[in-house]
Amino acid sequence: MRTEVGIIGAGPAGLVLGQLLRRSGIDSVVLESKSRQEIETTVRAGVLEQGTVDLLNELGVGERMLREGSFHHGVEIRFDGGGRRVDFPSHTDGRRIMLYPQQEVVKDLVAGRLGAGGDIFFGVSDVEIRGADTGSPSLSFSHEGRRHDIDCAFIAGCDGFHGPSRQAIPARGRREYNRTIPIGWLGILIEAPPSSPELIYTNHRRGFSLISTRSPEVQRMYIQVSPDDDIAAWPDGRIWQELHDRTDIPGRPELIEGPIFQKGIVAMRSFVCEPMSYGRLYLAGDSAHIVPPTGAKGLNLAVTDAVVLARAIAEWRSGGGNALLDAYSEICLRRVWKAQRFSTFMTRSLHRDPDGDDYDHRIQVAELDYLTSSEAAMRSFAENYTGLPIEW
Ligand code: FAS
Ligand code: PHB
Repeated sequence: MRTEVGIIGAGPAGLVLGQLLRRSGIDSVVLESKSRQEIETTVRAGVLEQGTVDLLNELGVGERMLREGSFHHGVEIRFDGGGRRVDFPSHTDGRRIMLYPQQEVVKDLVAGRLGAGGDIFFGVSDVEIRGADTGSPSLSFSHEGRRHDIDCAFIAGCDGFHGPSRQAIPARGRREYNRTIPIGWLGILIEAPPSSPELIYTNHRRGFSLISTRSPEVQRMYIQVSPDDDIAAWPDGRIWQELHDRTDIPGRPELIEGPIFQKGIVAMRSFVCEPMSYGRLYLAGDSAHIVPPTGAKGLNLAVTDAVVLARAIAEWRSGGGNALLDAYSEICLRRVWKAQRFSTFMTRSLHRDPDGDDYDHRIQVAELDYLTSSEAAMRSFAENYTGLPIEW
């Protein structure tokens, strides 16, 4: 088999890349280790930046998102017993965010690729990357009991944090920045109407909480717990008590409860691999970086990496040379580190520091007081939250 771009991974990075390449008339093959059903039902992110929304529409896969998703024009930040709103459009050039579940984005992208005659090999195993540092790399993999080889011009490592592509960069050739954060998020999905028209981030002495949404009927909520906490120690009643204790404030409606049909604890980390390329292998998305989920950046960074890589490959293919391919890593990493900065800022100012004291809490309150009362601070927050532009 031969293709121009061998894409490992059918997550947001790999699927958006495949759609962008197809739009430029560039052939690709997508290899995915899970089943279609699995990737289309895995609960992950929820917030789409304005640029991601615009791109999905451009790619012709945004119709259901616009129908079933909900645009949000701001968020509420609660602290010190009160709550203040930060408006997005008035603090940016009219930008908003979209709440639409990641698994629905994946579903729309898969349908878009298959509907246009593209292919995705689901359920592959033992993917091997060969000759990444040569001009003729290749992939080999097992699928339905047979071994396959694909000759490629490029390989895109869109296989997430635990995939094989990052390891294909020799250890001596890559530098990894790793920060384990002593915070866990206990997330629940509930059958209930929204408790508020917009997301609520709360800094409370007992810990952080986040009230988000997935649809008019399904809500997504999180509380800060210890990363090694056991979900078995969190019966529904205890979760609701903590959510109310942390989030409810005088003068605002109480949280609306409902049956919890999914709950789990995720640990938090920051990670960046530099560079994001090696010969004809290019990493995109979680294979190269992980950001704390507080800033809702993970999915959106994966999408913008794909935008840069697709343009670079298209420029090379049209005879425009290697300049953008050579600059790929630097262009993506500038945005990745700014997303790390913003997500770290949000994580530090909103979560209870397990090793902190009252002084630390007062500094957080002052930070959030400034953030929600200064036009300059709200502009900075809004432009980061709705998505910084790619700096080519
Ligand atoms: P993905 O991990 O989405 O996709 C990689 C794909 O590669 C997967 O489908 C995987 O099966 C496949 N793969 C792996 N190894 C392979 C192999 N050897 N061969 C073939 N295929 C292989 N981000 C937010 O912005 N907000 C959130 O609230 C949020 N919550 C999250 C909750 C959880 C539990 C997790 C794990 C992540 C969360 N994220 C969140 C981050 C998440 O949304 C990622 O940033 C996003 O999925 C990144 O997309 P990709 O880079 O495409 O990687
Ligand atoms: C989510 O809905 O999963 C979500 C929303 C906002 C965040 C993080 C996660 O900052």
